[in-house]
Amino acid sequence: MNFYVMTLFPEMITEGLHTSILGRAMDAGIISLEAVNIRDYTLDKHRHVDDYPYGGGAGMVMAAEPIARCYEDILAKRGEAKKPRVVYLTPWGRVFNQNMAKELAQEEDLVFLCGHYEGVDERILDEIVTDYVSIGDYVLSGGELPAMVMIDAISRMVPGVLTNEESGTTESFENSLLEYPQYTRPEVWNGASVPEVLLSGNHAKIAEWRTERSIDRTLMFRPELIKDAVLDKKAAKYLRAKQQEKTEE
Ligand code: 6GU
Repeated sequence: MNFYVMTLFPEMITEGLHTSILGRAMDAGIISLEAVNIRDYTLDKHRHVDDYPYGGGAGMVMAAEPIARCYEDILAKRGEAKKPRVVYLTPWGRVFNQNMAKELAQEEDLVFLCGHYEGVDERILDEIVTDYVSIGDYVLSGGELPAMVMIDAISRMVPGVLTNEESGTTESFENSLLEYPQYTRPEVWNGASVPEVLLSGNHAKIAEWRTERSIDRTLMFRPELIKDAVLDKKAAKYLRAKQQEKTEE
């Protein structure tokens, strides 16, 4: 899968993402990432990417033409017929989630447009953008961090990026249950012991304990997720007992 990011801060994207799991996937050629500097597509001497808003108001607006030329260059690089999906990062977009990450991971190429200042000339958005996406209800200074968040989550859904061992964490979220608590050595730290069952070597008991802790945590932090959880008989019984306790309180 190939990611192209149109941005004023290309090094933020490339340096931020070339580590850990994504760095490994890029080195292995499973995904590629190219951050393209919109400023390189300006035509004036001072390389202006923004201008005053028509109608007045605070801040500056990114002009259409450099973005259009940047986009055309990306299309030319790909050199095939089918137009790629273009994601514009904006707080008024659809809110990103795991299902969107999975769906976007089916694409061969994906282009991101990172806005700055007070926004981007609407005419270039109308021309090229296919998806308007937000990463949550708060305002960030630009689209770079949201693009990085999306590229990380999408890449993890591309076959071959995660090892078998690594894929477990996403699966548990897809199953609408939060992660169970983890422990490593030493057995006693700061007076706190590792739960006995984890030292037992009894894999069935350990699995049962972990599912129950996942249920506890989901009820505590994200109770709205529990209705979609896929549970075996024992876990479903545990959940019913917990919910019964709650109504009796
Ligand atoms: Cl996609 N962009 C900006 N600027 N702020 C955001 C966002 C996006 N998602 C949440 N806040």
